[in-house]
Formats: sequence, C-alpha cells, structure tokens
Amino acid sequence: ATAENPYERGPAPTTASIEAPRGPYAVSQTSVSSLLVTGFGGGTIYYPTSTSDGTFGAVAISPGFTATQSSIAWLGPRLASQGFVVFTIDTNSTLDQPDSRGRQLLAALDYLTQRSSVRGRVDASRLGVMGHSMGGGGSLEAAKSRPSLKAAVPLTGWNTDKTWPEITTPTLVIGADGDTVAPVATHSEPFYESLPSSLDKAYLELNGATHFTPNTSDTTIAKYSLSWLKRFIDDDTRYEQFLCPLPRPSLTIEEYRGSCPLGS
Ligand code: 9J3
Ligand code: ZN
Repeated sequence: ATAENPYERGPAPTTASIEAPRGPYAVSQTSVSSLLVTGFGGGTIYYPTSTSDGTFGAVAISPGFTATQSSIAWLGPRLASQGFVVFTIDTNSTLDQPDSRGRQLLAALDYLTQRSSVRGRVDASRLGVMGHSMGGGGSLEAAKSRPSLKAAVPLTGWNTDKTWPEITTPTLVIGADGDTVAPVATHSEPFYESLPSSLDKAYLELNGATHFTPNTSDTTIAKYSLSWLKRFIDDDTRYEQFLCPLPRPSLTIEEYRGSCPLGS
C-alpha cells in the first residue's frame, strides 16, 4: 500500500511476475463444508497467510455444469499468492443453471465477508467474481444483480442470455477459439459486445484453446485475469501496462478487444 493507493498489494509487477505459477504471498487454505452454509455448496478459501499487509480484495469462482470446485481449483493458490482472498465454490447441485450460479457466487461472497474464519482479512468493499462456463454465465448474472462488484471475469462463459447492457462492473470476457460447447460467436463475443460501450471491458480470445482450457493451469488466463482483478479490485494501475495498449495476437491470443485507457 502507498499513500497514493491504499489497496495495492505486493511489489511492482513484471511480465515474469504475472506469468509465474505463484506470486509473492505464501498461501493458506481452509475448507468450508456445505453442511454449514446456505445459498451455495461450500468450497475452499485460499488466502495470503500474512496479516501484515492489511486486508485483501476477494473473488469468488464458480465451476461449470456438472463440475465441482476441483475444476477451477488451480486459480485459488495462483491468485491468492498474488494478494487476493479466493473462494472456489461448489454449487448446491452440479446441474444448477447460470442464474442460480450467480446467486450462489453472491451468497459465497456474503459468507466470506460476514461469517468465514478469514472475514477479518477481507475488504468487503472490494469484491469480484469469476467462473467457468455456466459459472462464467453466473459471474455475469452476479455482476448484473450486484453493481457494487469491482470486477467480473467469465471464462468460456455459457448463458442463454446473450446480452448484458445492464452491467456496470468492469468485465473481462475470456473465450476460446476452439470452444464447441460455448462457441465464442454465440457466447463470449455477444456477451462482450453487449456490455455498455462506456464500460471498462475487454475480450480475450484464447488461441488453440477449448471449452475446457480454463480447467487446468493456463498462463494466459492467469496473467490477464490477475491484471484485471488487480486493476479493478485493487485500483492498482501498475497492472494497466499489461492491458493497455491492447495485447496483440500471439501464439496464445487469437484476438483481444477492449478500450484504452482504462478507468476513464
Ligand atoms: O458449464 C458448462 O460447461 C455449460 C455448457 C453446457 O454443457 O451447456 C449445455 C446445457
Ligand atoms: Zn440480457
């Protein structure tokens, strides 16, 4: 933290630091039993072990249809080690639809900030949502219903609702060029294009990727998700260099759309 920005956490980022499998914070984790919570299916909270850096922003992450928290677990320690409290959740049923997943993400954030054993480490005013597939669709639902969220990142998102003009939360939409379950032409691209033009938003289309690319460690997903969360949950403009000017197509980026500068 600095006088200019009380929310920034960790050292100045570099390309190497945002691509690294782990960031500067040692990570602890605690399991949340489904038997002890309502509104979602429990999960795992990953958090920086240190209490000497103040509170942290937080993000809840939902898995997709038929999947459990294990399918997005890699993001827990990856993001927490960079300075976030991360709650990877299970849903009440693995068959729950995106609107339900959105409500469950919000229930999980409420549990995290109000009841969990780590609530004292979380800044309840700086929260975000992510999710895979129907969980990504759920992250859009959550942002639509709770505008106070600071960031949303749907990963190969799936939803029957293709239009999101109601969202005011900065949103990074990540799609995959080879996705045949939630093809970008009928999911991520219309999601992104329907977000308000005035919004801080971006569209990252992964190259050589499938619907299930977000289910295992992926450097491109990690570095841009992290940069988005840092930029908008922590107001950390040190990460804007990785988002603006817009990333160019590469071996792992099929396409990147967005507007720069951010936050204007
Ligand atoms: O969460 C997902 O993987 C959604 C894709 C899907 O299987 O939708 C068909 C109903
Ligand atoms: Zn809509």
